[in-house]
Amino acid sequence: MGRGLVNRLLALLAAFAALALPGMARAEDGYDLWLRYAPLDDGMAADDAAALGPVTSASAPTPTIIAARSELERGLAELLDGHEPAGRGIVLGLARDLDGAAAREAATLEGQPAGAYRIARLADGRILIAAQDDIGLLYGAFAFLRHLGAGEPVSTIDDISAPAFSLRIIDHWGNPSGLVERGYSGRSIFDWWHLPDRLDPRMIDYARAEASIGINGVVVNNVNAKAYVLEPRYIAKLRRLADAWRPYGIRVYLTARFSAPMELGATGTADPLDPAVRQWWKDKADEIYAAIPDFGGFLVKANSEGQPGPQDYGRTHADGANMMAAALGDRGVVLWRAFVYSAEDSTDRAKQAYNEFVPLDGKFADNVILQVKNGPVDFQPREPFHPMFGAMPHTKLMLEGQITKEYLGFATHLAFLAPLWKEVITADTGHGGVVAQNLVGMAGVANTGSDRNWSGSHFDQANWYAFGRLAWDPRMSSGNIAQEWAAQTFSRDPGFLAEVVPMMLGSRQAVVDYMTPLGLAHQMGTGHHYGPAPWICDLARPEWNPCYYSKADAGGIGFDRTATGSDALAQYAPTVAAQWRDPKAMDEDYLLWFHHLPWDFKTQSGRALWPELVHRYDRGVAEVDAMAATWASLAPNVDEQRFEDTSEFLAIQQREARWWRDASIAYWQSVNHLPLPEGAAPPAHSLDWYEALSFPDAPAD
Ligand code: BDP
Repeated sequence: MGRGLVNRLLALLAAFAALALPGMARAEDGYDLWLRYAPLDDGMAADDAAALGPVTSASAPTPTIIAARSELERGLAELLDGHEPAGRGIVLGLARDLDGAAAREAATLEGQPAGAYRIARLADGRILIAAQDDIGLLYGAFAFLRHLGAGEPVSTIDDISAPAFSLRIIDHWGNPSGLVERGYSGRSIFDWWHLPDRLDPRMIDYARAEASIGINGVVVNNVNAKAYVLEPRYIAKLRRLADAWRPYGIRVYLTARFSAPMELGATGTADPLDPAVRQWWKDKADEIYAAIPDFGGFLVKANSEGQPGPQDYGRTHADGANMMAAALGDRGVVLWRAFVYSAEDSTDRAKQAYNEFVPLDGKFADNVILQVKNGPVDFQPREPFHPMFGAMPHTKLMLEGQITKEYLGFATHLAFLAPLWKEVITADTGHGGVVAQNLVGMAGVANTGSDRNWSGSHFDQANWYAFGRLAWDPRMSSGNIAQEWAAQTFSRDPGFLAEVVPMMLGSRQAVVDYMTPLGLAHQMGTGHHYGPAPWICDLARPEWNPCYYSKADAGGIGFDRTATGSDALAQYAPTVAAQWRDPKAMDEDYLLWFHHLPWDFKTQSGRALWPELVHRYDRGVAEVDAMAATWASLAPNVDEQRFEDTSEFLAIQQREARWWRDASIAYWQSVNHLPLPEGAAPPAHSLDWYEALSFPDAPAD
């Protein structure tokens, strides 16, 4: 009998057993995400479970309160796995509808922003979930289930929480055709073709998942947008989604193509100062708001990578953004992307966004928010924080992170990204405060798709989860987020968590090490960004080439961004620039980002740069081997399908980490003509072999 058949029979048996014996491990495919509400009997005191009584609401039912209540009932039924809740009960209530001790607890929320909630145990034994608005009750319900799901005893649950940012948004890069740009988990989750007549029930599970981590806005279409999504037939589709998501506190946003009025045949120009163009956008906004009164607004990618924009008419980003902002009025916001670099500009690409936007500080309308990528180039495994953060005190900024792993091994490689985002949001800008203090919101590029497990891999669910949690509370530690997620998603067993959490926390550094150590960047294959291609140097635009970023030659390696080079360093506040100026004293994670150094430059380890580079590649490969070994040891804690899925991906990652290491080393050697450091294994193949690999079928290009 083949292994596949045996596995299938075993899975069937397990499914039957799970039906027969409540509490036994269920067959799982990842669809339920962190909301799987696995039975609590693994360690929950009987008394404690008994405290979980029936859910009542002190406030009149609204769609959001009904959703909160039904989520609690569903969650508790599964957590208690058939045991009757026998406690005094759980009461949901808006502050204004509560009295006595409950009202006093709810009063602690005064002055807190929309969505804040309070969870407390009342003296009479009831559990109170209170808020000042309906959505706060839903967030509170999810928070209560999260505490339980993560294994916290009911008796210690006491929580008051409010979102740090008012805008917590997910950006989808799917096209109406269903293809997702940089999406590695199947096709788009949106069934545009059948909307508005059919609403995929998955849209409700999607909204539950987003609300459970506090996401309150979703941009439904790609930044490289089609003009026709602004046509009435798409507004009808959008309206159906907006109506379905409203109870979950999710506002819909659209990416608007700047040239839309012209492309849709209404005007002869898209000049933002042209009265007919301005009127068209105003009418369009009115039309959208008539259908969707809480429409969030427009996301715009303008004058970037070939997209149209105000500069096509000699106008500034501010002219363009303000024109759209005027059309929306106080009904919504314009999320104007700062990801720009120009075909005509020979300036260091890392400097261009700052150069274009910082002089416009103070010129943007109140409802314009600049959406700035975490780093100055493009979602690399590691970049220093974007110099625009902190440099535009009179402009609202929002951070854009990429949850989908375009440059970090797609969905296949296990890389937990909370440490990447934490590095950025906790970075001191040198202008007063850390990056997070300079933001009004966070937007994450989605990694969800039509795959059964939503994210392409089980561990990529953790990145979706982490992004939402950080957008709610940027002070959370990566470790806490990993722990919460893994306990809810896989197992609350302390032995399991003690292994899996450190594995997750080290995983992103491993990717940095085997792909682009010591501050290298953008060494990926052309277009699809799959695998190593440091040798590419003949593409039309200089900044498309990996060699542009490495500047590797016989004399050394790295991009000189000090005063002797592009001086990108000068875009940072003096205290920040100072910490990166001296290659001998700085944090070496950014070494070759800022400096071009000879191969024999002495690094802090005492090794010369060349052996240090090789050492880091080896460290990355070894870390992935260790991750695979850790995971193998966790088989008893994980259901069969998710265990196997993850094991198979880790095996690919082990192979691809070696490929990255070997191909990179083979190429650097062809440039520096240096022997391998003592003890280092030679690449498995010749450089020619690596260079000849081609992947016209790599996904999502
Ligand atoms: C790059 C992606 C490209 C996006 C672009 C963007 O390769 O697909 O369109 O960013 O953010 O990382 O606009």
